[in-house]
Amino acid sequence: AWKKFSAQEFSSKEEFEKEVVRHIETTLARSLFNCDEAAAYAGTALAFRDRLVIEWNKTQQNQTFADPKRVYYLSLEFLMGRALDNAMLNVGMKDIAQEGVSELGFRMEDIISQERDAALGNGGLGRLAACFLDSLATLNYPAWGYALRYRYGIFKQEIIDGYQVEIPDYWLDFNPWEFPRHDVTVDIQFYGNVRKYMDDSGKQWSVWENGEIVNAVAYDAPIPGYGTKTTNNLRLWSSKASHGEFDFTKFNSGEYEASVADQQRAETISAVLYPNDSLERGKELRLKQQYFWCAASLSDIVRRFKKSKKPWSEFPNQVAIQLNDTHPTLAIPELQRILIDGEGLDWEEAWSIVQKTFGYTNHTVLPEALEKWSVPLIQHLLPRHLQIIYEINARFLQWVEKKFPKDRDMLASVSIIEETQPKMVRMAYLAVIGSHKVNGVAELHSDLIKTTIFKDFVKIYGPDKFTNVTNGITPRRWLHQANPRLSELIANKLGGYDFLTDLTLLHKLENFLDDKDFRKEFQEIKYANKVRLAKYIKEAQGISVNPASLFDIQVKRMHEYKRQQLNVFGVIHRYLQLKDMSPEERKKVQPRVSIFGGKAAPGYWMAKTVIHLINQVSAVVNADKDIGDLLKVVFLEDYNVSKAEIIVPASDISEHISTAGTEASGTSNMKFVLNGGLVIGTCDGANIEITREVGEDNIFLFGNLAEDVEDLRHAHFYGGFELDSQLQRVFDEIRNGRFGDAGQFSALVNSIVEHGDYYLVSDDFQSYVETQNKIDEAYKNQEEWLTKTITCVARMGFFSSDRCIEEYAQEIWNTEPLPPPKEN
Ligand code: 26M
Repeated sequence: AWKKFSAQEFSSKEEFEKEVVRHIETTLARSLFNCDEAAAYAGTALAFRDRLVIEWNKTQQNQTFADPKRVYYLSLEFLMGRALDNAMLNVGMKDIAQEGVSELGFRMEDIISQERDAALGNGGLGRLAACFLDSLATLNYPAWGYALRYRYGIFKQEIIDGYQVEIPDYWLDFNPWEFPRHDVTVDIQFYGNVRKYMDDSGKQWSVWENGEIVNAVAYDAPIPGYGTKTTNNLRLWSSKASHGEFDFTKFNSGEYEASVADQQRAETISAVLYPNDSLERGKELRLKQQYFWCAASLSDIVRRFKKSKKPWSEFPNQVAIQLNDTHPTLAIPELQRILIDGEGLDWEEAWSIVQKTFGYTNHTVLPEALEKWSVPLIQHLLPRHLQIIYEINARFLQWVEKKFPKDRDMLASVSIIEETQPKMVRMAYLAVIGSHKVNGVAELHSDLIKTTIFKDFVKIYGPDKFTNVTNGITPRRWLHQANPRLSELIANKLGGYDFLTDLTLLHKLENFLDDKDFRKEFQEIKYANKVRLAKYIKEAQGISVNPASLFDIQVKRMHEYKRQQLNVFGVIHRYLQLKDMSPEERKKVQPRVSIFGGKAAPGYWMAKTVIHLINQVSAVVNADKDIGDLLKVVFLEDYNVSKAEIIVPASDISEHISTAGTEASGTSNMKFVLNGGLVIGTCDGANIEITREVGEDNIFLFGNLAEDVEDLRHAHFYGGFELDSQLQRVFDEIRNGRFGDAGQFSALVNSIVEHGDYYLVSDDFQSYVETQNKIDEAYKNQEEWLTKTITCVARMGFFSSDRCIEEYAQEIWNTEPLPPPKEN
């Protein structure tokens, strides 16, 4: 086997075992005689944690000493998944540990699966943040993540009678990966009023006073890099009642219940992750979360900067803050407030520091997903910030007025304040105005934001403020960890594991396209991964699937724009065709398993209806004796990161079929292809760049283009659109109750046939079905299929999140790595 790298190691499996046993007996105070898998997991995790902590402390010390420019990634979501396997692989001692645990009588797989996912995110945006942390540490960037320590992560999904049911995810019972820092706390203020006064020198000051104080307590988690000792920090803030004023007095005067109620109200701030991929319009608690987190993080960042005793003008040379979507936009007026009200800088000087410090990443162009907060709510909760936002806006509009004199439309269209009733603060505009760079997450998306939502800002600032950083994924988790056999096969061919830190090296795999042994083993690995998924499907859903079938997978959050409905209509069409065939004809059909997974936001009724339809179709098709293995339909419950690690390596085809122009990037498309699956997709998001890399012959593209969407929607609106006859038949069968209570699905069908088909399902249906038929044909030639999949893997180098991070570092943050010092 190839040596991956040298790190601080357990010198032997005996030493590792000793550490595990010590932790079980002393840290956990448990007897070895009743050591179950949970205890074995805890012991193993704690043994590795000890190793991480040492490097973590050294990294932080080194960063404090060298005091380089640091990157702060502000994200309300980090979808981390499990930590143990990642820690073992990054530290590089999984082999030793594996031998150790088996001597103790356990299987490593079982121990790993004891851990609960850290599911502090909704979907792609949160997982992207997690991949970025892995790359930042691996590339030795001095970087911290900042987020909230939610007591409840994204809900667990159960399917009961075909319907989604949400179960709370209380995940903190035993979390060995976090370290409470009770000494690192920040007082956060809400409500109150602003008072103006003049000091002796005649200078005007604003003070925000009489507010309610809540405490932010830091909890830290180590983020180990792969093949390096750099171990960065993810800091999560937890809310706690402040034991300052009101709380104690109530308790003293016997108002115990009122006192406890205050405490609970404070702790509610960090209690739960909002499960909406979309937003919680107008929810005060959500705004409180955002400010609480921004204010705590900025106070921490400023405190660290002040230790260096550098002048304020140096702040942007020491600090780069990246805003992951608009959720942390309040950090902009908060930094301005700290600089002018706290540090006494004048407005212009402060504002120039603010603009140089922030970068903003946009993750969607969908208008319904753009954050807005009502002026009265901000006025009530954050009165000083509202003043500052108005001042930012007034100065900005004055400046625009000079550039575009007398253009009233321009002023109204770029104003941070939307003049509705009530007035609204457009957070994306504030983020654009307060940052020096704005980026989209794939080429098409970055072009689209310049011509749609930020069109006028391009006129004002020029095009250079806007840039693209195409998303990426970490090959450590999404290849090495999820697909260890493929990773090892590649290492054997390329002469080592260097590709894990330079993914472009994969291109050398094209030299082995004719290597029979390599091809055979590549194919065997895919088959074994399908067997593993089939086993999981049997255990979890009770459905038997044949691993020799074509596995067609669509797993992602449920959304109309992602068009799981197009997929399930295609499945129904396939089923109806199979039913029409004679037994002779059926023998020629390529057997297929259609696998779905994904959560719907609890209030997103249409998305829940699609889940229900998939489950109804699954029940009918899977029970149909005529059909047998020719078609199976599976809805996998509770899709999450750790399940993705089993699902992603097992696809033949995965579906990325959003209406063109709606999916900003997509990242699971990259994961599936990296693991030797092909894609059926629209010309949308990163699919376009995947096509550029792998070649048009190696991807199945279909459907209308983004540039045609507007006209097509228009055509629907003005009628005269005739429904494709095959789709008509699918709708007829749904309506006549073939898949259960037809009334349940009428709104779904009507959204297409009567209400304008906003996501253009009917426009793309025929092209989708034809492309699926091409896939059946292509799959029959297994040798050609294999050549395509290997070629795709070889050409995925571009999509490493390491490449993304290098681009952010150069184009946006202007930062350098700080490699760990050499030790003797
Ligand atoms: C909400 C309700 C109804 C329709 C759409 C939404 C909605 C869509 C996108 C809400 C928020 C959205 O954006 C945030 C987000 O998670 N974006 C995702 O970010 C990923 C990482 O960049 C991308 O890969 C995904 O394409 C993008 O959707």
